[in-house]
Amino acid sequence: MLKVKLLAASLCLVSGLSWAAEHTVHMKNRGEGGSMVFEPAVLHVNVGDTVHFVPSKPAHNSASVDGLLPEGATPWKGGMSEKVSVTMDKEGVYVYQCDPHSIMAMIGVVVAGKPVNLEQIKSDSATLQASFVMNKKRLGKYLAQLDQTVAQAN
Ligand SMILES: [Cu+2]
Repeated sequence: MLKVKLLAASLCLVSGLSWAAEHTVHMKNRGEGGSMVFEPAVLHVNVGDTVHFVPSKPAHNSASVDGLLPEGATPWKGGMSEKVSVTMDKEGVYVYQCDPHSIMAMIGVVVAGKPVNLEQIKSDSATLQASFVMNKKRLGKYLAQLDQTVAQAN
């Protein structure tokens, strides 16, 4: 196993190519962030990376929220209790939800590259945030974490 890793690492060095990375987000009934959560709920990736949304428990899905994606990004809608893999090919903030648990704020955020559309997302997510009956502040907290990213970059 170690040999394989070393070989892969040396191939990377030789070719000088940066390979698109893959990431996994779990759909959980209970996690560190409370009940009905995606983990990690806020995920930073590079543009072109792929995110695998995996149902650790059944009866969840991952679906992008209309209007809360970078401009030109392709929406997705995973089937119930099914894994869905999405390549984040536009820079910016993506907001997605679990359809049956969206009112419980089962929401996640992916940032590809820099959060260039953060202010837009904040204002456009007001309706969604107002629809939560539980964990009302969750999405606001997630987006607030990105403010820190912006501050650190400046
Ligand atoms: Cu769910």
